[in-house]
Amino acid sequence: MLDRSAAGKNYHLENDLVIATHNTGKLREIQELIGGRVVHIQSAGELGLDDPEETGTTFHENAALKALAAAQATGKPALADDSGLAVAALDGAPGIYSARWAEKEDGTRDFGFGMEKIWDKIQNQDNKRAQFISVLALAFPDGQIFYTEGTVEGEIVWPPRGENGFGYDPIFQADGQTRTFGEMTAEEKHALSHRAKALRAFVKTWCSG
Ligand code: ITT
Repeated sequence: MLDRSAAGKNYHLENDLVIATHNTGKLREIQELIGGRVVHIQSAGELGLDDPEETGTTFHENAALKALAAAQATGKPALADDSGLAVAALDGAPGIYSARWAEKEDGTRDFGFGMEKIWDKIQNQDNKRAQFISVLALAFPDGQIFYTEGTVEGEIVWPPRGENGFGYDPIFQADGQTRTFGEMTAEEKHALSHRAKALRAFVKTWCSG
């Protein structure tokens, strides 16, 4: 358990937190999982903050750079999520490049295209194992950064199933489940997901007591 007394003492996360994301699917999940524990949540999108270039080589580095950019731009604590789908038969790809794998030539994201790209590369392989990973970084304007993380194990299925969730949810089936994340309600996904695990650890440390 980290000691939040030093970093957090001048800030009250219960009152104010910037969610450093431009991804509306992530934002919705983060808001649902934090619930009423933080009174005033604003997203980087709402605040018109820049979407920093993700130049890191790890989930931790990219989460940190997004959180720090938002904390320094606003003077408030900021929480960022860097996440992705790691496919075993692809040596962990797309991993930190999960969003970029879905980019078309004109720069727009199309996850139908991204999902097909994954399936094309693994359809003839026996190993369909995959995991979703989420690393959350909480940054303070003075530069301090704290992390939590979560993973969920499962496999890639084809064809994509379900209209719920976002991103690669329609091709990810968590272990022990018969439905993809795309076929689950938000509550069902939260009971299993990488982001929910990381957020529960965040809430326990920063939003209670
Ligand atoms: P921000 O950086 O603004 O937060 P982003 O979409 O660029 O948004 P990432 O760089 O972390 O975020 O990319 C992660 C990608 O991985 C994301 O766009 C999804 O396609 C995918 N992903 C992450 N979590 C997912 C989930 O719970 N369900 C489906 N796909 C997910």
